[in-house]
Amino acid sequence: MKKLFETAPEPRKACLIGIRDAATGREEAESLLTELTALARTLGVTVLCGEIVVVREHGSRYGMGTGKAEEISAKVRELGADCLIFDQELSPSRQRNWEKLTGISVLDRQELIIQIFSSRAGTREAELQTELARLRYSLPRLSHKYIDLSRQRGGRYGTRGSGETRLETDRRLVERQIHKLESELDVVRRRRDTRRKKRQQAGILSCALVGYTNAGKSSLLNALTNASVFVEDALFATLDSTTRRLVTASGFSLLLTDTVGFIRRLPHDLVDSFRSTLEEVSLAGLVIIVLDASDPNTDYQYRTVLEVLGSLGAAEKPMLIVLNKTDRAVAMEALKGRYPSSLAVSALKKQGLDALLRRIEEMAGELSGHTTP
Ligand SMILES: Nc1nc2c(ncn2[C@@H]2O[C@H](COP(=O)(O)OP(=O)(O)OP(=O)(O)O)[C@@H](O)[C@H]2O)c(=O)[nH]1
Ligand SMILES: [Mg+2]
Repeated sequence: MKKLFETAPEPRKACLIGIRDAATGREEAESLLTELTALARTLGVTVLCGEIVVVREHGSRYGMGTGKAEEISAKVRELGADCLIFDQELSPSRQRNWEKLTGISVLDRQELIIQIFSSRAGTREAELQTELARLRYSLPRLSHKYIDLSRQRGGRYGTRGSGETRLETDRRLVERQIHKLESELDVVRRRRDTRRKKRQQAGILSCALVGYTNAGKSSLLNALTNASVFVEDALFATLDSTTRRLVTASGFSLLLTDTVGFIRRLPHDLVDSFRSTLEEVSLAGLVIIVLDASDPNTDYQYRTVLEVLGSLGAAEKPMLIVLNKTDRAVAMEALKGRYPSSLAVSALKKQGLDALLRRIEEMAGELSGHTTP
């Protein structure tokens, strides 16, 4: 899809900044920074440095003290970085202040994730949803991209005056494009609704596989149904939902849907845009939460999944927790202790799948009468 606005030149060499404050402890800040590194690498960015800044008072200009901000600015210049990436969401004005200070492009985690989605969207629906999120994210930042950056980057768009005139035109263009995408998505959504209604009429239990990105949702769908959904050791391999019908050994039928993965601090623009895909989750009769048992952050994964489910209005759904990748998990006993009603499986080695299907059947029995909304 043709991009109306390129946010910034493709970053290649980045410095990453994590923030430790009253709301984010040391361990969490470190694991977020590790994750931010993985996100940056997914886009092919070379990470030159990563630093956690302890912030006691969020100064309004940079979100930290001016002295610390200047120190970071000197460091990125010395290292030759062409991009600074913050783990925390930056307001448009803070982003502008940082770009003025450093002279390089400044992104936040949100923009990084949106860029990954853009680079991975493989179907028309995923493309539409991603582009919508990108435009919504860029709308409040247009002034900054067109006035300040144009001057910084060699006056690509002329003087301040012409920048402002252009800004108005561009804002209208973006708004028009947003409306166009919304109505295109509406058509897609209606088609999806028709398909869903047909399934509901068939009275079959629909189960949605949800979980953190890379937890193994697609692998599990493939292992259970012999489907061939794309699986990759990368973040956000799946951006579309795929539904397969499954018949168990005892003849019980159910529908299993693979969905887009979640991540901590998932951009709200993306959650909004992906609402039609994610509706598969809010309309499912049973939500199967897939956790990566080999990841030291299993608990964060679980919390994030619950948060996103909450924002989708699906927090009260019947749920089943599946601990996947048990073939390479090191602390299974402790995990089983923390998730006592979970089931342990390995999608890769096809272990624990029969027990999983039996549990689903049991739950379906308990739910019968109100299996699908
Ligand atoms: N060792 C091991 N690896 C697994 C298992 N299940 C999945 N994987 C691997 O984990 C990686 C991610 O698997 P996917 O199935 O793509 O994960 P996903 O949850 O669909 O990820 P997204 O689509 O990015 O949200 C792949 O490299 C899989 O081969 C498992 O049981 N054991
Ligand atoms: Mg997947």
